Amino acid sequence: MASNAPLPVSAIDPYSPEYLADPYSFHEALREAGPAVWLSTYDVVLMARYAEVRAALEDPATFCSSRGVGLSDFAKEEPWRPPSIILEADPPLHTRSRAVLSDALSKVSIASLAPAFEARAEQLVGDLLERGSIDGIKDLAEAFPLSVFPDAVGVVEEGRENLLPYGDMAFNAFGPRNALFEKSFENAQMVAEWIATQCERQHLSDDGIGAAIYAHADRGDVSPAEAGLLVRSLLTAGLDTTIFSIGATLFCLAHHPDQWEKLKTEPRLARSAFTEVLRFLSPAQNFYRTTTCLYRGDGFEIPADTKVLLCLGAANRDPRHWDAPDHFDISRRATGHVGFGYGIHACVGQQIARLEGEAVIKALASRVATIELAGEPVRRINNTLYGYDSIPLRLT
Ligand code: OVV
Repeated sequence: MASNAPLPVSAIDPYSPEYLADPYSFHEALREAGPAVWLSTYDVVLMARYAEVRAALEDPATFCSSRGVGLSDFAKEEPWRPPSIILEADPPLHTRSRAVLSDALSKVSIASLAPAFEARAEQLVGDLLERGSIDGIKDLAEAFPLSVFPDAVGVVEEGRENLLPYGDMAFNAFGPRNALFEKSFENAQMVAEWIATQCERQHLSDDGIGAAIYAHADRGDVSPAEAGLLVRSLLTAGLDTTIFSIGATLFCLAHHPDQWEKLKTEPRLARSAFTEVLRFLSPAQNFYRTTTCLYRGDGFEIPADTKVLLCLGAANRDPRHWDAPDHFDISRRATGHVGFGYGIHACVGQQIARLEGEAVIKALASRVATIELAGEPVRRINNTLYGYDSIPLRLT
């Protein structure tokens, strides 16, 4: 294909009910259509192959974030809230924000949380084992992060029920203004106001991750208002993501008894198991970039000022990059997956996400003999997140 040939066009709508119900059944067609594809429904470009997705993530000067990482172009449309100063920012603003959150969420900074997180996971799994029949989502995937993450940030108890609706709003808002979006925004004003209030310094504990962010404001690294926005980033991105990841972990382990057996005999695979879950069932399916200039890819071009959907879930199963990509294998080397993104915007919370995921996996591996589906899992539908609303499980 000549590099200036028109891009192939696809009528696939990544926000149609059929797509959202089963995105994985559309990914092959999107990858096969070409390295970059025009989506006629939205007039955006989509990339679903690993090499192209990764190249875009590694070129933030061409593929910028400051015009929003959802479908909406902030140069043309008003964002639903003041933009995130890390997610929806480019260098040099991004660099400054990133330094603060990288420090507050570094391996060293969160090392002190590990014993409490691990003890809590052991306790919760022990309690659930006594019950036997559980809902993997409500009772574990939601219960565990809710019982450790808000405390770690230092959020007040009262009103925490706003946290999940806010995450649902934020992740739906990366897509079009469809029925899902409207539904999750029903109580938007109340929910967003509660979140904004909790981000203020006086509402946070003085020994949590929130306080660690405000300590950077004292040093002049960011303004107090910026520190508040960075706390907002934690509250937006820190809960639904880990809940969906732990849910995906339970789904994968219940569906692959051979991998569960492998984990039981080799609990040290907990880390690579969680990495493989993020590759195999990527909770964050899509993020966009916007081209700042003409992009010349390998055999194709994307005009300047174009919204580009990076299909992370599809890239993570691209057979051009992965051996047997549809095979869930906890001992494969899944590092390099783009489930956490890649490059300067790669998930800054991934240490704490891994701490949570691995704590649950280790607790399961050490205490549970069998983990079996006890009913049909029910999907939770969101414009950006892939995951489950309910997974009936029997633990022995
Ligand atoms: C939903 C989401 C993901 C990552 C970062 C943020 C939000 C943010 O608010 O910075």
